[in-house]
Amino acid sequence: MRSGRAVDLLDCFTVTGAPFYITTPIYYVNADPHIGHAYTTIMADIIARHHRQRGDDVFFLTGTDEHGAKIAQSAERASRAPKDHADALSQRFRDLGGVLNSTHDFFIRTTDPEHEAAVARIVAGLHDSGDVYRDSYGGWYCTACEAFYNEGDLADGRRCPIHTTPVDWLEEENWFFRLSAYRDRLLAHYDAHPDWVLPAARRNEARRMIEAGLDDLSISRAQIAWGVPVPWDPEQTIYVWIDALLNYRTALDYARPGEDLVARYWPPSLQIMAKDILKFHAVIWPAMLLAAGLELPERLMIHGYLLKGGEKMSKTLGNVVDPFPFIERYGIDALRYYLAREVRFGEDGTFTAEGFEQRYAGELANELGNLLNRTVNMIGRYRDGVVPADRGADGALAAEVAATVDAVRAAHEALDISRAMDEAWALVRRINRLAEERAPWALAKDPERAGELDQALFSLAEGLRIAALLVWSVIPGSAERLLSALGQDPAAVALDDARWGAGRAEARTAPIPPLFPRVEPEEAEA
Ligand code: ME8
Repeated sequence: MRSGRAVDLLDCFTVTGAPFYITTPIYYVNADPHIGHAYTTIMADIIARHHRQRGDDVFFLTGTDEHGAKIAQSAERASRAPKDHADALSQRFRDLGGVLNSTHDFFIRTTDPEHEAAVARIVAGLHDSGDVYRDSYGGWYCTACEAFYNEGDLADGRRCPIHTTPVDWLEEENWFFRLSAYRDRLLAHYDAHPDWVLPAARRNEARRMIEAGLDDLSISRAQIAWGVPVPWDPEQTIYVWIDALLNYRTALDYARPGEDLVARYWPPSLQIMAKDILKFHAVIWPAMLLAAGLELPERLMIHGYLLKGGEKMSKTLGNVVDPFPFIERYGIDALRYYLAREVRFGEDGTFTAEGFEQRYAGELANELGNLLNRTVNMIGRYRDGVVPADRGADGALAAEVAATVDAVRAAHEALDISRAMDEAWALVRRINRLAEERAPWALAKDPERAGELDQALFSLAEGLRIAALLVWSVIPGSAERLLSALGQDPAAVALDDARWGAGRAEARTAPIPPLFPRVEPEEAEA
């Protein structure tokens, strides 16, 4: 088995397409994961799965960020050694990946010895090439961000603009990276690749930061022992953000021993994160890569915040929703569906238990789950459980479905995951309408209309099969159960099979329990 990979099911895809390397941020192990982390991993997984469905050669990376003051302090509060603390919390994030049904190929930890050695090597290279020098520095520091702020960027009362917690004055002799020297090359990159940061508003924001001029960046800490030692000055440790950003490159060195993943996958095709860490990824990271002589990622996708009570859900603010109980009650696909549909990718969105329940009952349980059960029951009752052959009388519907498949592909290409889901759901609704229009229960009463009944049942089953392929990246487990219920191969989810008539002919259906069983709302409130 490939190390760290969540599932091996996807090995059944025929990989013919281009390499596609996708990453999430690596999450801090200072507290348990919450729905904000789940959101990023789910969105990355949806995109990774979609590319697998297209036959692309996908590598999907996630993991945990384990060094630095923030982690050391949270370990101290828990009365644990930093590594024990990191082990325990990293495992929680790994467990979350499992329950999210994430198909990441590798889970990196910045305490992996291979990562630590590679970070030391890369930073030593920056030092050797003259991009690193020693200087003293004083500034306002937010440990929750692991970042310095200028006085003018602070919130009232010298507070962090993101966490609203007080900042500390920090002054020490550090090693500095000549970030300022990369201003012009960064601007040139932005101009030559206008959509390398999406959405455009975030690109403009990042470009403005660069245009305004960049200060050199302190990349070591004298007083933080919990980190990778600076190779030429072991009294200091490497600044946690430098250590963390490099994960995207170091993982490829050792994720699959014996394979040259760097040649195969570098640079990343798509890096996903929320806007809190825009500057690190859209300013500092590309400058580091330029300095190290490495190619820049093709695209960064910066999504919005999940809000609760109008504020960013965050461990530091203490207003987080725990994803585990939701998943236990409703199933993981319900959460994946809700987040993909409710939050426009790139914008802020609000998580509410009521909104979640509404979508669950109205869309998943009723529009999709009931439609499947009705279809399978009718095929059972009227055709002994065998899907009739296509009589070729639904050409117009087939063309409509083909247009929907194209629309879903196009929405994915534009990284508009919510629109992709809207388009796919329009097909689910179209098939619901089809059931009402054709009324198989009425046709079944008239033996002279047997051919029409055959066509209606085929078209219902075929429409549902194709809908399952279109929603598979979002609700994979349910889509696979749906395919099995229709007598189709649950592993046949390649997008090329989303063609009218491409399924298994005259399949034998197999009734299944409801895809989305009723959950009492009060049970879910706890
Ligand atoms: O920043 N809404 O880790 P982190 C949406 N270790 N997404 C959210 C969110 C919310 N309310 N809260 C968290 C770090 N996220 C660094 C990253 S990468 C080299 C190092 C997601 O644990 C979102 O992806 O604070 C955000 O960017 C990330 O978690 C921050 O996770």
